[in-house]
Amino acid sequence: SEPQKTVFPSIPGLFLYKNLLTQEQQNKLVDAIINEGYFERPESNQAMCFGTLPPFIMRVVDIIENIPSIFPDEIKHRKPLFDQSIINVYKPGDGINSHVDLDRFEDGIVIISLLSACAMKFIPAYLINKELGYSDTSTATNPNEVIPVILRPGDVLAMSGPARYDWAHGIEATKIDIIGDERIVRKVRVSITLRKMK
Ligand code: AKG
Repeated sequence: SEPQKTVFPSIPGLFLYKNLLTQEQQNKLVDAIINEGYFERPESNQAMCFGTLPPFIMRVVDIIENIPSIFPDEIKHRKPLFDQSIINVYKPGDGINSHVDLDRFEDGIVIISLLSACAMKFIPAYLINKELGYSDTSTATNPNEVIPVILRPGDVLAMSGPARYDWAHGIEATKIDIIGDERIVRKVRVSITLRKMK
């Protein structure tokens, strides 16, 4: 069945499934990530898996695969749906520069958020500084060009088509996000990004 989703009229292909994962499913994921020992060293903040993904991630892939309209059919029916995962850990104040995911990845990307909320900002890809290879949202002169998407624990964000290729996404390096009248004080956040290599 199709869970509730939030769409973004200016960003076709961007779908936010709020609270898709139950608290128990989130806890199990976090426990598994800790038990894998990926982040035992305090300085490590990223873990990658290629090929066959670990069972704790495949349990979430099963849920995602069963969302009828998450991706266009040609993406949804590919096998496997994903063969790469990146787990990122963000301390309060950490961010990620705005970027369009590399071309070596197929269309159809998913980001799972755990433990803390944050604002992910989408800006049109043409605003990315080509020389530096990255940009922050200050490059956007027109406020309509920055689309904030609040990601909360248990949320799943899907990107395909224009959302994946024509818009860049990033997370500001700040301890507090202010989005309209909402103020998000960041805690430690974990994300799982799922993609398929070309
Ligand atoms: C990436 O790894 O390319 C991301 O954009 C991760 C975003 C996130 O951690 O929510």
